[in-house]
Parts: sequence; structure tokens; C-alpha cells
Amino acid sequence: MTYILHGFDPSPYSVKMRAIMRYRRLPFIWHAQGLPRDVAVAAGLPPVIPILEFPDGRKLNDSTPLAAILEREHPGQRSIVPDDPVQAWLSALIEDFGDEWVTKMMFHYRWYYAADREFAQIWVTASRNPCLPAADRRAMMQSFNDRQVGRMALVGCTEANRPTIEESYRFLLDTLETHVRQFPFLFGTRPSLGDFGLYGQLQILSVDPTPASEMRARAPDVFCWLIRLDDASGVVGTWAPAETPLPATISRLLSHVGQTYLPFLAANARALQEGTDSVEVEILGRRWTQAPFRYQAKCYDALRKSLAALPKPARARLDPILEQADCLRYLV
Ligand SMILES: N[C@@H](CCC(=O)N[C@@H](CS)C(=O)NCC(=O)O)C(=O)O
Repeated sequence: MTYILHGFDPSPYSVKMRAIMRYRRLPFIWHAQGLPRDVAVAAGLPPVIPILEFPDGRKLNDSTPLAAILEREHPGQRSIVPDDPVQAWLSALIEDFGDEWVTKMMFHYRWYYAADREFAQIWVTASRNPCLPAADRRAMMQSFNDRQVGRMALVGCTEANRPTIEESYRFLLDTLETHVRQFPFLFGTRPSLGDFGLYGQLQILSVDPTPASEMRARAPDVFCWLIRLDDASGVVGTWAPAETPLPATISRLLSHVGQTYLPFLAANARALQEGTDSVEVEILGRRWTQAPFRYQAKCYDALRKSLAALPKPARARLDPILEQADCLRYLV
């Protein structure tokens, strides 16, 4: 009954998946040496990590569908999907925001400032092989650095977008700081998929030097919340009652999603439809420019479809929340 999680300590999606497995008390081995990406390639999967190897031998990757499969295969066992469909949909939206928008913060801080680049190179190479001869290590560090720095523009981590990314990081820290001082997790006293989506990216941001010092100074309770989420196997809690109004901090977070990630998703989908090679959109009062991203068009489609599939009574509660956060116009 043991799973094997092929991942990598410096990989946000790997630690996200590891935290989900631990909270759900699913027995697993953390296999984090060498080149986990090769496991994906050998299994004919998209070349991304982590890869989860199931007890029956199946190997799959992509953390969002993996979390959904684990829900189906272990129903009722410390689920991370809230019972209330409104909370469940918001949790999925926040997870997606974490995976696809907060990741820009992770990538930007990791590869922009010299101190972070230097540390990331050490962390990545040491995770692959801690005791490489110095010359091989330097070569591996340089080649990983060049590969990732070369990808920055592709994911929108450019000089022009930098103020927007950093402002969004500070907003996220401030909002979460207020939230976690009042509530253990986003939707009650147990963690949801949304918590784990934010956790994955923020855990890396809590280690890489520049964003880590910003987090320690600005949002020390967020730092402690991440430590609790890392291994929440002992947490036993309940979902917030469906009828209680959403905390103001969640409304603020949703408004931020409506000001950043959703306009980006809409512009990205438009650019792909029109076949243009650049996404151009106004985000937080500045021009955002990057190349279109196909995977994120799939995320957008999934969000809209899952919203459309919700039963009427859930929509009657959810739509005013999304309307107030100025999210609804991007989703219908
Ligand atoms: N949507 C995927 C994203 C996984 C992903 O992008 N993983 C990164 C590492 S954190 C990766 O493998 N990138 C490809 C590479 O570095 O070659 C998930 O949620 O698991």
C-alpha cells in the first residue's frame, strides 16, 4: 500500500504533493535523488515533476489531477476538498492561483537576484547529487542557471513585469498574515486544496533568501503556517460552516485574484485564440506582457467548466461572492 513520490526538494509542486500525502496519511516514500524528471520521460508522461507511483505500479504526474485521483481512490479519508460546493470551488480557484500565478513570484525571486540565483544553484545541484566533485558541480550549476534564466521571459518574469510580481507577493503575504492569525487554514480548522496550492510556491519562497527575508519580516505567521502545513498529519479539524460569511481576508484574496490572475488568464486565452504571439493586459495598473501559455488556457477552461457545472443553489451563493470580488466577468 506504499506510494512512491518522485520529486525534488527545491520543486514547489513536489513539496505541495508531499504535504498533501502527509496530511492525508497516505503512506509514501519520498524519492528525491538523481533526476526525477527521467521517471516521467521513461513512463511516457509530460516531462514535469513530481511523479506519483501508485501501489499498483501506475505512474502519473501533474499535481492537480493527482490530488483529484487521490480523492476518488481514498474517499472520506481526510479529504482536502471542502464538503460545501461553494468553498470547494473557491479552494480550487485558490489552488490554481497558487500553481499558476504565485509560481511567477517563485520563479522571479529564485532567478532574478544574484543571492537567490546562487543559492538556487547550490540547492538544485546538491539535491541531485550532494557530493559531486567541485568542477562537475560548477558545470551543473551553470547549466541549470542558464536554462532557468533563459525561461524567465517565457513565464512572464521580465524586468517590466517585476514591480507587478513583487507587489502581488507583498499583497499575498499581508493578506495571508491577517488570515492565519485568525484562522488555522483557509476554510476552517483543516487544510484544503487551496491551502496546499499556496503552500507549494510559498514554501520555496520561504527558503530562497530574498523572498524569505521579506516573509520573515513582513509575515512571520505565514512562515509558521507553512511549517504547520508541511506536515499536517496530526491536524484534525472541521470545515467552516457553509452558512457563515466568508472571512474578509478571503474576500480580499479573491479580489486580488480578480485583479491579477484572472485578467491574465482571459488575455492569455484571447491571444491563443487569435494566434498572436504576445499576451498584453493591464494588471495592477501596469502593462503586463508575456508569451501565451497553453497549459494555462487549459486551467482557465477547467475553472469555467467547473463553475458552469455547479448546481443552481451553489451558484446562487457563489456568484455574488465572485461578483463582489470582480472575478465573475472572467468566468462566465
Ligand atoms: N502542473 C504541474 C507543474 C509541474 C511543474 O511545472 N514542475 C516543474 C518543477 S517544479 C518541472 O518539472 N518543470 C520542468 C523542468 O524543469 O524541466 C503540477 O502541478 O505538477
